[in-house]
Amino acid sequence: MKGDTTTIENGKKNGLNYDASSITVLKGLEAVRRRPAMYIGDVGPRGLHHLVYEVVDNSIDEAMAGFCSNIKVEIEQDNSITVTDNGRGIPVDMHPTQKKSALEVVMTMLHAGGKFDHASYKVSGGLHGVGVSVVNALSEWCQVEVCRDDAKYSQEYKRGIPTGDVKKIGACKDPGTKTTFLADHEIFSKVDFKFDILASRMRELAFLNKGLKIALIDHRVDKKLEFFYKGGLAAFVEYLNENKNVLYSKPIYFQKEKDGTDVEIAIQYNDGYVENLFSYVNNINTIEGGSHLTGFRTALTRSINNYITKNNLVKNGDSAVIGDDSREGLTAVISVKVPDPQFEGQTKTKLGNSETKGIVETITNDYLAEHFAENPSVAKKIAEKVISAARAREAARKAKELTRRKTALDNASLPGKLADCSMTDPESCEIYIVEGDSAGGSAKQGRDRRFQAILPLKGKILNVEKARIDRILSNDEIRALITAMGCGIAEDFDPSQLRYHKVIIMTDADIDGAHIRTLILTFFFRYMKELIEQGRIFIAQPPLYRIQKGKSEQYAYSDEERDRVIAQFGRDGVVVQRYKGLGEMNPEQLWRTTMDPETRTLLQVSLEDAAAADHLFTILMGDAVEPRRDFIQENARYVRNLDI
Ligand code: 0RA
Repeated sequence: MKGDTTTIENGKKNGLNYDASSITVLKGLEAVRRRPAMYIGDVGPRGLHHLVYEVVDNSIDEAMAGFCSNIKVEIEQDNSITVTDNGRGIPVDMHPTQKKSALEVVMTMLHAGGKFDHASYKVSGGLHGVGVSVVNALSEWCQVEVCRDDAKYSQEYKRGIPTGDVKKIGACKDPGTKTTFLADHEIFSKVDFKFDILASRMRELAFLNKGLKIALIDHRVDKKLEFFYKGGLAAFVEYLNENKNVLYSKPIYFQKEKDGTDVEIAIQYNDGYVENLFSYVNNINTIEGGSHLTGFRTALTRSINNYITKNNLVKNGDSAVIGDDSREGLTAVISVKVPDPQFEGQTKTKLGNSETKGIVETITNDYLAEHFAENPSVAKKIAEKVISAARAREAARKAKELTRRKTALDNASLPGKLADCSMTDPESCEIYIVEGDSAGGSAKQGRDRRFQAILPLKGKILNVEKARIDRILSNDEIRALITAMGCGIAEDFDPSQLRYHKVIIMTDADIDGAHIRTLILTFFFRYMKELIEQGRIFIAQPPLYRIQKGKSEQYAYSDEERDRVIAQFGRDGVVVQRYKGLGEMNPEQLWRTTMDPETRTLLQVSLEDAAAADHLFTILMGDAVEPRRDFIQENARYVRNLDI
């Protein structure tokens, strides 16, 4: 840029004669706007929130490169989003080949990010890393402000097209980048950001980048959270174990770099039976695992086994400890930063780089050998836990062999209380899991028996968070559920055998109902997670009110809707009935309001953020009473719409 010019020419004159790069830009924008889902996944809430992550990812890259310590994300009144960071600021000088400001290139050209950016680790997996130009293209308007070398620059765009050049608009002191955008209503069905969804991801990012401060501010309601964790993954693991009984108070924590790969791991066992392990590559949750995870698991099992052997901890007759045993009660987070990650798998969340396995394995082996030697009391507790898991596994295997012939979980014998549907093609069939016999009765009478099956469950099912698999399998309600579903469980789980492609949980709209629903969801989350991932689990939405005046009646599903209907009916002579339980509706009403596919609303259960879901389940189902009571009290009003 020349000394005192305030405008960076972009080679386009009067917007009339387009040069080659302008044509590239327009073609790129058009492609993104024509097929937004190809770039951001979908145009529903998930894709919408992804826009924010995309912009934040750029600031995170700057933080990973060591130049940014503060990020602020603001939801404005009109649902526009502002992301501010204190990095070096996006370069604004003339781009050598594109003949326009580097800032404009970054903002308008697909995949331009990497060209002059030498960040050591870059996010580029799955839907991440498509570039801020995609966000720009899908925004009604967007504005960027950059502070570099004491000068402030700005450029604005409409649907991705610059409305003017990059301009110097004044002086400034602290370098950084501020991006504001309003998602395009022409593209997104609903532009309404959920604070909690953004909060989960920002919390996760703050855990994954220790020392980085991320603030989230909602100006619509004046709400603010700040995430900052000096302990990094150690703090993450403490958070995941918050309401569990841990075997030792400080998580085992290490961070080391080898051959350009940065490895950070935290491990803390609790006295439960489930594994909570989250793995990340360049801040992306690798749901499908990959080489880093394999390296970690191999090293963990081997390190524990070495300790057990060295200290003669196994008795005669004990079977050898295997990988599964070291997973019982394990809470761990592993995060690696890899310069050139290769993502594979169906959802592109599986790390393929083969060299990473050895790196993680070596670092973990070395650290654990030393740590166990120096902290024998911790090592001993872990060893004992793992040995007891091995014994339980052996006992369960023997018990299972005995009961196998009794066709305990055999499809051929469906549970007696299941009212099955007459169609058999799973694709068109659905099952309602209903709380209590009386509601179950109404549902049975009200349903369309051709494709709707009803399974009434009695009272509260077993809390699977507090029991080992053998006890879970001996619980009648859970067995009825497993048998009805047809897809087995644990090692025998096979989602292709599912007998109904919609599984709908229908409980009362009160605290008890919420509790039972959570118990059922916890079971699915721990033992049939894939069904949630496949979007097969739903929550029925029975009405909260029936509003009647004379011969007309209407149902309301929220307090707001009730008030609207009352206003519409006119206040005089309006009768409002509040439904406390499903049992208060007759079969016909239940069908019309909650079960008829033509008119009902179902809430699809999603696992958008597995760590947050896990934490929530622990709060709701774990041992600690206080946090659960607080949570239920805080959320009593919302709990019926809990989207876990
Ligand atoms: C490349 C080079 C430089 C900064 C950035 C990228 C950068 C990009 C973003 C996106 C959001 N916030 C950002 N902050 C920085 C700086 C190169 C230099 O100054 O030498």
